[in-house]
Amino acid sequence: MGQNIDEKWWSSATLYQIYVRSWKDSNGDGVGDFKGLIGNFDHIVDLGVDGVWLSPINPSPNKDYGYDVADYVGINPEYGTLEDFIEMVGLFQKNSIKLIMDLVPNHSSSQHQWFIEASKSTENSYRDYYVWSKGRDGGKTPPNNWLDATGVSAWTFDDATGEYFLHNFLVDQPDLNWWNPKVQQEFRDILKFWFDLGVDGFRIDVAHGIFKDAQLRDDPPAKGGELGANYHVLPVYSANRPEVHDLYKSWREIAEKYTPERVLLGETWVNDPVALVKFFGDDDELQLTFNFGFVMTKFNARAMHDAVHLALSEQPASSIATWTGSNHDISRFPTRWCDNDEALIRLALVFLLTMPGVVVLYYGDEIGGVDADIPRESMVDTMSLDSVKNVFLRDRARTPLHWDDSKGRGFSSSASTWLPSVDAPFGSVAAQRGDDGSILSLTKELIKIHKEIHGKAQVIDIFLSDERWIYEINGFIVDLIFTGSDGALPIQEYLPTDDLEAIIVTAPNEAKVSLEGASAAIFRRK
Ligand SMILES: [Ca+2]
Repeated sequence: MGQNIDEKWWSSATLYQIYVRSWKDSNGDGVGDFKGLIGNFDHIVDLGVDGVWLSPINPSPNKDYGYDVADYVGINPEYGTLEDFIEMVGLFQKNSIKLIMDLVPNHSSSQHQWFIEASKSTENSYRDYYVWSKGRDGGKTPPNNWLDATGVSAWTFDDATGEYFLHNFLVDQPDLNWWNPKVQQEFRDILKFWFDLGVDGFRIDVAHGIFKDAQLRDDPPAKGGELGANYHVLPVYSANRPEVHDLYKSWREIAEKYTPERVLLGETWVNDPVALVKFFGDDDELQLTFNFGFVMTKFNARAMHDAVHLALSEQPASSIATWTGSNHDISRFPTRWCDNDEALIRLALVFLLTMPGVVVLYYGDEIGGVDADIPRESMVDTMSLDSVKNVFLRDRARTPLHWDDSKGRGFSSSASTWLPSVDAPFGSVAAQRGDDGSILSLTKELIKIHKEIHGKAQVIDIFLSDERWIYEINGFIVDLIFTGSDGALPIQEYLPTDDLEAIIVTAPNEAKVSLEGASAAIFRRK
């Protein structure tokens, strides 16, 4: 608090999410690692991003590929050593690029020493680190109707101690008991451990969900379509409890003790912007929150216009919005929004990077990478394989980055990688780097423009139809033509001046925006 939003390093930032396993393998074992990241760091510098968010790097049995943490202050040996990590932190600092890590506080791995201890007896000093309960009906029925991420009961009976334990995700991911002050203290210490090593912030996994109803009341039925409700119950009591807000106040206090202030970015799966803004508190909780309502919006002019204005109208004055299209859980926007259409992918990048606030790109977005078609026999994600309704298909957005056309596509010297590597449809990183007209070159230009857009800049509508949205932001005039049509008019028809200079035009091989088919342009008044 007390610092103007303009003074925060993230106020006009572009962040780049790296799924470490799939970014660059240095030793030929088919798994990405720190040495690979260090070796290809020039790509991060070349992109011009302000910060990088790394998917979890802690030791993990990989039931959920790092989101099942076995030691919150350790390094997964698949990725390297603590010394490698410290070398990497130094590289980020030398290049003035911020490093954000991933914190998974909702649950640990069942292989975490805390859970191994807690499972020994009801009297164990770690027992209350997790959520245990007797069953209903004399112990034969789970304590309530909560469902885990695969769609079965979120409770598993522990024969040894005669009680059920809670797991909102996989059975290998027991939920931590956040009502226990000792758990709260452990995580304050974990935050400080990484902040002291020079980490600039955390993305917080399941940020909306870590407190559970103390009375373990049944969840009500879902109507269908609510975010976070993948099955027939609405997670009202199994997640989304208000006690989380005091916790985030205590984390923000820690973040603000550091210079520069450390940033907390929440994975906040809530239905509407009214619920989302609660996570900012009175500018004393999370500084940034993911807006999944926006991510899941249909990709057309009117729907995106409405989602943007809804988010901005609710955004507190003291904070800024966060925009993203892809991540490791959902799918890649070039497929989900754009149906793999190159012109629409370019439009989507223009759109995202002209929004006010933080833009988070997922590795591969910068080359227009699309979801991979992974046959079931090649899938490795337990959540996808075990889901009773096939609601997850996460491996499709986690395949190795296509660096070049050498063996292993430049990702690995091994042809056998943890997930199959596939060709990026619009060319590898190397191919696009040498092409001024490539999606990668466009992305780099857009990241430069994004730095000039004030975090609190207004999106001023100039024109809106089902197919086209023209808006002005921070002196830039952005023309998004989603489908084009016979009736489309040149941009000058919508503005009182024709004194415009086009600085970005996405229509292939044209110096002007195409009025037929998807295209986008950014103009500046001369
Ligand atoms: Ca490796």
